[in-house]
Amino acid sequence: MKGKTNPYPNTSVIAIVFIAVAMLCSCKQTTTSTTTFPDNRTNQEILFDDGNFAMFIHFGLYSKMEGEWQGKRYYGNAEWIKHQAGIPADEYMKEAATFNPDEFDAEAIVKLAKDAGMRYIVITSKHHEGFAMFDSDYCDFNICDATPLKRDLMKELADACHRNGLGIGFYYSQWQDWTAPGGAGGPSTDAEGRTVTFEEYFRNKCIPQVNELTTKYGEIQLIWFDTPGELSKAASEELVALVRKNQPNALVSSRVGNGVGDYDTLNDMQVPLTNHKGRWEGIDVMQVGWGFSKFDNEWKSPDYIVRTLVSVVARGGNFLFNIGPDSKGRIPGQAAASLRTVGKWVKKYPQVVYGAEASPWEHALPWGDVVVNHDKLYLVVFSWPQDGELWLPGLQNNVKKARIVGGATLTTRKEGTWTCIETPYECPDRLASVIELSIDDEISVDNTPAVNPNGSSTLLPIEFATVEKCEVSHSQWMEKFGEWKFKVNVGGITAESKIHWTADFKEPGYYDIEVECKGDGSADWMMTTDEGNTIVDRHNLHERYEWQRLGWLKIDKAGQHKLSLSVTDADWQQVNVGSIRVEPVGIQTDWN
Ligand code: H79
Repeated sequence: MKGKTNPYPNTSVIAIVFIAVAMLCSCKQTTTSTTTFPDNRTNQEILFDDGNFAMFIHFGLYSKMEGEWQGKRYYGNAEWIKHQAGIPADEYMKEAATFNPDEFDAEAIVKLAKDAGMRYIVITSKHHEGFAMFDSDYCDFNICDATPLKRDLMKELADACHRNGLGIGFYYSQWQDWTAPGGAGGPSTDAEGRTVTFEEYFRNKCIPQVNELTTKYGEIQLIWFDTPGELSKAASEELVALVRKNQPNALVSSRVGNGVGDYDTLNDMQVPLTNHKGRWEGIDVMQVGWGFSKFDNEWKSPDYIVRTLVSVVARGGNFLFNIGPDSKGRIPGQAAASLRTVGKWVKKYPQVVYGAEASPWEHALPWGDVVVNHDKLYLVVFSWPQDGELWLPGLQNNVKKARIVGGATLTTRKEGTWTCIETPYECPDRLASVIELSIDDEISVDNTPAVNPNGSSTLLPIEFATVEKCEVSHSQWMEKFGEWKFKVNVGGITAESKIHWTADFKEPGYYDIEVECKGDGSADWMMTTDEGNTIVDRHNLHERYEWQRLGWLKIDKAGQHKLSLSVTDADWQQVNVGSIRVEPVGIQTDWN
């Protein structure tokens, strides 16, 4: 460990459905300030909390296949090709003999991570396939003993990170091992035909290899365990204890299992809708799968990456974003170019990422999101207003100064509970523009969802609703092999059910209402406001979620109102509601 820029200078599933009744999110009337971290944090904790943006790398023997096996294409998680293509363990292991990623360039990868604005790297040292990307004394199925390359790539990357002031962490799949006898999903017997237990695999391969990773590569940022499966609590604790002994300050991801990790890794690709407390990480990926696939052209755009990064940071998390090198160890050009564009954005607005804390609104706003850094608010605007007015709901402070970061000072005014920022017509940054607000006093916000007075419609998700006599459920499904999607929806709807949203309306007038729904038969919808205004409409229901218009609902007075949705009459067996959208119609209403 040497060098001034060293990050540690002071130290040597399957579809899950669960039912939750009633309210998911309690939108507080007022919140003040955000999380502040304690003073006695380790350097690893500081890098995690303040760095907020890191690179994940999936690289293993699967990278050699690039999504293809024996002339057949496999879509989705390319690191699962052994499983997808049903390749027997012995046949798969033979592939190592021709795996020669001799263009793996640790310095170039570190440079890319730095260019992207990322603060540490987490790389797969052994994925479920069981192949170690480091020199291991405990299993020869590794990059030094089983391939023509014979280079310890984990060492090369760790050294390059240390030289260049980035943190380094290792992914290690502790439960699954598809080629080691006794590992989950692996052969049950060894070469001599003797039955091998998981306990033996754990003792003879997993623990010794984690020991190697935590002793041979200098100081590390974290160990990223994955898919704990049926690992016992004692085994999870033993892994944590081993990491602690060798690397007292390294963090351990929650996927070590049994609730004994140091921070929460959320589900793959999940960005929570409301702020998530504690230390946590959101993870996402450049292509659809984690390992490189030559067939997968669904590269994430700089726009997507910037939005997701900002959304994760605004919910209070740290964003770990994955790339997969190809069979030669090269970073695909599309991935590098996309990340470099992201990096230029991050360098323009470092306050929005480094040391940035969660939004006091605790959820996204219709045009973007907010982060806090020290005593300033940063409004990150994804949809720049076209009429010269950006409306910020519920800020109870006075604005002392507003400016476009890298641009002009802006005029602001208050209208009731709303702050209007007068914005130039031209969008300052097509990826995302940033407005800095200096305010008086401690931040104080009424975070009731608010309907955007201009621009497009405002989404009111079911997470912000309260429900009566029906059920909120979370579902998770795969769009492609390994590509997870999430949806919160309301089911069990009968004629007695009601779903209520409370939202702030800046102006009285008509608001166009749409419902996201699915089911069978047809449903007679009713929406009523707390002022007694009601609209009804009937629609056929379809198998997949779609948006159906209920039409114009009148709001008599500006301010907070409750909208209640019900299905009054129907020949239906099943109705589900996802969310609603509300959009000001924008007409004079003084004719009546
Ligand atoms: O490393 C990446 C994934 O390979 C790994 N975690 C991220 C970071 C991961 N391992 N398991 N899972 C994610 C859950 C995925 C389970 C599935 Fe399947 C794999 C669904 C489809 C393929 C197992 C096999 C369940 C159904 C078939």
